[in-house]
Amino acid sequence: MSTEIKIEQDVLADNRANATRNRKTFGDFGVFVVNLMSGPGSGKTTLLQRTIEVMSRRLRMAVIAGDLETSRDADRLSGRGAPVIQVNTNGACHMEAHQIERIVASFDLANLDLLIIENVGNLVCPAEFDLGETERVTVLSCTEGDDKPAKYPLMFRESSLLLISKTDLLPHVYFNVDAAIADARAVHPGMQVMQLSAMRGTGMEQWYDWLAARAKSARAK
Ligand SMILES: Nc1nc2c(ncn2[C@@H]2O[C@H](COP(=O)(O)OP(=O)(O)O)[C@@H](O)[C@H]2O)c(=O)[nH]1
Ligand SMILES: [Mg+2]
Repeated sequence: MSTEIKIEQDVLADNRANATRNRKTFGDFGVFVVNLMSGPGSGKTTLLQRTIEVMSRRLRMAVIAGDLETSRDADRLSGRGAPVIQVNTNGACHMEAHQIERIVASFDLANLDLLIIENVGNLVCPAEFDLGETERVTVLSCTEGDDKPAKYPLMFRESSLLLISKTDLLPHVYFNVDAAIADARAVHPGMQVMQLSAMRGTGMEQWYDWLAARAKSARAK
């Protein structure tokens, strides 16, 4: 039992050290890095498909897509105006900082403003692993249920922005937007929330502006 606990502590401590190095590197080069997290199927890749098409005209951006298996997300994201690199975690439920460190070693960071990391779809584990990102963003689709912020609080507590996605489906599902936001703000007071439908393209401007403003201030620093 004590061995198990020690191994877990070592893994988290190693990850923290790698994440700290990543954060310093991103800070030195003025790159704004988003760790995009959610349960599976909330619409992260769909959001990024549109985001790349719009934001790659405004900023120099790249995407890292993490999944347990396959290159399907990278296939969906490629050819839209930004380089996309897929990481397979080979069964692990989250991405770790050393994976990001290895990939960005081949990036020309001096010519990058925005890096978005699509984490593995999982509402629990990714929140425990710092990647060295500048900000964490959680996506919650209205098909998942408005109780998720209360039931899976860590990801919501650790994210500066909550995107409530698939709002085109709100007329068809029992999802109380106000209750979801109240629960998110109960675990994370003042959490910023946006509602959007990447499929329809509604509510996307506020997300683009959020990214652009933060990328600008990361570069200024
Ligand atoms: N109705 C609707 N469906 C969506 C929306 N965004 C994504 N989807 C669908 O939700 C499913 C999962 O989307 P995906 O982008 O792969 O989610 P991910 O697993 O979080 O990357 C797919 O069938 C998408 O077509 C949306 O805004 N509205
Ligand atoms: Mg995806």
